[in-house]
Amino acid sequence: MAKEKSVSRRNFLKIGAVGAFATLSSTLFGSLTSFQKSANAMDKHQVHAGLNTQLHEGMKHGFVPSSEQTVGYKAAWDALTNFDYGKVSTLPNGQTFREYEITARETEVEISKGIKFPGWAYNGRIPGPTIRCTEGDLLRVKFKNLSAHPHSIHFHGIHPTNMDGLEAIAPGGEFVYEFEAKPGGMHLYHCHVAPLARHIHKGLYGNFIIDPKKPRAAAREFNMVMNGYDLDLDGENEVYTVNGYAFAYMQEAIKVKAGELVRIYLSNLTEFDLINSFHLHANFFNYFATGADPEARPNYTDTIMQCQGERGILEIVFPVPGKYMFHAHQSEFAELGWMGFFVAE
Ligand SMILES: [Cu+2]
Repeated sequence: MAKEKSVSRRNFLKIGAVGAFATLSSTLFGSLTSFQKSANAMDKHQVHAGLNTQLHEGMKHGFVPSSEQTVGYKAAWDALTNFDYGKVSTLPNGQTFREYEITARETEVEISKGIKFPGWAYNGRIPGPTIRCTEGDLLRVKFKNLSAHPHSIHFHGIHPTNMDGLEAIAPGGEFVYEFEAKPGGMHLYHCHVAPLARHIHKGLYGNFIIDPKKPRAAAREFNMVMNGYDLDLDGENEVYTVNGYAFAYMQEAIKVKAGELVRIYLSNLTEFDLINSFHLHANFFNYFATGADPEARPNYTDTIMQCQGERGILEIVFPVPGKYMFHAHQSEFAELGWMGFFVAE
């Protein structure tokens, strides 16, 4: 059983890699679907053999980096550098008031060139917008469920339990979440409607950054959400990414300056696999788990792991110019899409 599964995942490995870099046609996935449908009537080995034949056809094109910037690819870059500070105003008591609007709806997203995922997305993107504010701000999040399924938004942090997102909002329904942002740190949000793993895996999640009142040191900042996609609904992921698109930062390295402070807000929203990880080549970084304790001593390392829903802040200085690889240290995840480069100039 275990052997069969690993064969199956290796097949997808090739699909993911080819899809990211070369000319995998949608017909490959069309055929895959028909294979899935007929799987019950066939011996599993026959299914794998059939997939292999098609994959070898696809692999003939080789690993040619794509110059085409697809929608999902652009979304991954958007997720990396865009923070949503909301519509900002000041209340009579001097408190900063931030208003956000978040929708949930069925959204087909591109997760690699030629591979589409029938997702559920907040504001049309997987991961959803990175909500950002400062500790003590009053947040009002207007949630509209535009999908055919009940959903909610469950924020991590300290807030009243009636704002906790446990109540499912029916299709077409709305809910206003309102609470004070605390504690400062690196948090996240996700749908909290059962079956939970399915609702989260479909794409309903994002990062939630509460800056401490005493600002962190100035830095070049990036947002990263680690995730996985189960394409054949067997409870195992076939594609892994950072910010939703396989190998996005392999196609184009993330540019930084040697000597500057780089800060990464990293979370793990992978379902079905218990942990995910981040490994940096040729350098070390400081890791602040959750980042909520200003007195906490960071972990100085080159590899950290996060359980599902865990998150933290990485602070990196690239000492000299060069191309620094980063990836999940689960080799399989790396080869299935979770791999990239920083280029320090
Ligand atoms: Cu949901």
